[in-house]
Amino acid sequence: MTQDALIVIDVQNDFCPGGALAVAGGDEIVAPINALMAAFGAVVLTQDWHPADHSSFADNHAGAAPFSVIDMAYGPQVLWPRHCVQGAKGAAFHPGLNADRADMVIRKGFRPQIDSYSAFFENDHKTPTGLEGYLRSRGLHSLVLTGLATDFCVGFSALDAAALGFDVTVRMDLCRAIDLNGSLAGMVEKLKAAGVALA
Ligand code: VGL
Ligand code: ZN
Repeated sequence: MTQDALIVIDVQNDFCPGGALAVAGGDEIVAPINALMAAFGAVVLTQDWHPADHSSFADNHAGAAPFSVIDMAYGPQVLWPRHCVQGAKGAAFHPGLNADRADMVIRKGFRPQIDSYSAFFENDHKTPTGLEGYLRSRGLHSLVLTGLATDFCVGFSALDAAALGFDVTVRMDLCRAIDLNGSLAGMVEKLKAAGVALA
């Protein structure tokens, strides 16, 4: 499948057990993702990459509790515990991930005033990350998504990819979810409605 791309979303220390925004079982997917890389002609990693003053951090909003929701100019935004700060250990890839195999690393969430769950567009659903152009100019049309977290960065990446016309499969067995107030079930419904294959 040399024209297929494996997209590995945010397999970073802060999303794994012991990290600032740990996803249960986040580390369990590392070895099987590594094993899957050999079957692909292209491997892309994404990295959540926030400045210290990022607006998605609860501690940058006086009195705000982590996991509460605020209205930003572009819509509702969950306020997260401080995570994946640029250059910090929490932002590094899980040490077991075979990051050397990646052809491309795309960083997202680096603008202070806007969060970016999707690997394609920031949370305004307009500002591009550049990943679409990269994939198209390499002739990669069929995408397999894995990583963290199913109901946020993986899910929104898959929805955007489908809307852009890519052929999209989410390997649910190689993803783990945050599951905040039913967010996993909600995302699964959206993915099915968008024609994303769930494997
Ligand atoms: C993510 C919340 C905040 C993710 C990133 O990778 O799913 N979730 N930043
Ligand atoms: Zn983030």
